[in-house]
Amino acid sequence: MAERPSFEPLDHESYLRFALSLARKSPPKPSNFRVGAVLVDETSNQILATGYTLELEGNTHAEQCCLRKFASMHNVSEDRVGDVLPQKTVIYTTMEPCNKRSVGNEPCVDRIFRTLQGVNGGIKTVYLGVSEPETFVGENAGRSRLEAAGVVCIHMPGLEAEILEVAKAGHADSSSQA
Ligand code: HJL
Ligand code: ZN
Repeated sequence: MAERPSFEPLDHESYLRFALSLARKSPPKPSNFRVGAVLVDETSNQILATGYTLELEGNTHAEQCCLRKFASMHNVSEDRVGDVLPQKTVIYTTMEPCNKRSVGNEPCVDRIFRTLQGVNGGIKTVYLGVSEPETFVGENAGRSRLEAAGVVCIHMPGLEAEILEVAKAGHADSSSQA
């Protein structure tokens, strides 16, 4: 798939499939999931940034990579990215954003919350492909915390099996090398 493909406006399935193609680029690691994410301006139907797990330096998550890349394109620090996001910014992520991480890393839910303080109101909609399995953190409160804060979370059905196969490649109990 092209680096920056273009899809019809609101073609959520294609955007999610694109996120899945990004997840496949993530290096397999037994202690996390391989996730892909796409940040989109729904007004202009433009892809703002893409990301996948461990794409950027450090123990980076897909959603975090999108935000860090977009911030850097706009010469603001990562924690001020909300100030440069357009009004109808949405994020597509193959897996529900995380609410708990290994020590020293801020969960993506909190990164999304910080964008809500930005001038245009930040990321108010999340399209997700699967809920996070309980493998690492037990029940993930990511989606429910987002919804409690008024961020709309929309589960896009249909790609779950493929998303999980990709997410778990590299795990000890995963026979697949997707
Ligand atoms: C999401 C990602 C990613 C995860 N979830 N939404 N995007 N890797 O890019 C969630 C999983 C954590 C583990 C280990 N994965 O990644 O719960 O080491 O990866 O902080 O709990 O935590 P760290
Ligand atoms: Zn995360």
